[in-house]
Amino acid sequence: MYTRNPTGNPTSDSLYNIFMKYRRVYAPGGTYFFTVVTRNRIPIFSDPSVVETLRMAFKYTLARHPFTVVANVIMPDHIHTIWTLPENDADFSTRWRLIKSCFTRNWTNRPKDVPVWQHRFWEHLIRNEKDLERHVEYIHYNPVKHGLAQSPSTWPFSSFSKFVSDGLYPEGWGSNEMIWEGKKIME
Ligand code: NI
Repeated sequence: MYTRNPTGNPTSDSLYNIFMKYRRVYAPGGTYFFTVVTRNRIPIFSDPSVVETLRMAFKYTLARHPFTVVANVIMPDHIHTIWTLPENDADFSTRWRLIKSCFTRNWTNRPKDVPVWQHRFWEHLIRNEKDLERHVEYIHYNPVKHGLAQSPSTWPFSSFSKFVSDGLYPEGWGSNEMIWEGKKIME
């Protein structure tokens, strides 16, 4: 069961914005949800400076192989993110390889010879705008789901605050009740 807004009905304005946003970013055949997990689930991203290194790895990769990051959340031992790839480009594997290697190279306090990433990652092709909206909400609610935040707004490492400042969510969105009880999306 899925409730779209636990803090009350969104205004028609914000509904309109959300709709337009998803229209804008959704590319059929080119929008993906990913889950990437650290090796042995070591919570390397508990350290904000390590999160910063990851951000740099994203920037590095974006500059070479552009794509749109629709939404993301960085949890201590995994990442969920949604990307829209350029038209006629489905090569997310190269992008992940770059992100992972750039991150590993630049992580200065990395324990020697310890693998950082799980090799495999979970990927899901977003089927339509509704599917996109569900996965975006899954991402923003994730820190609450994992018991690490009282509300999405108190987790610093996600695109939630950007969505709030863009007027796509009210600030208290997701703070009251479970909004995701639907199908399991792995973690
Ligand atoms: Ni998760």
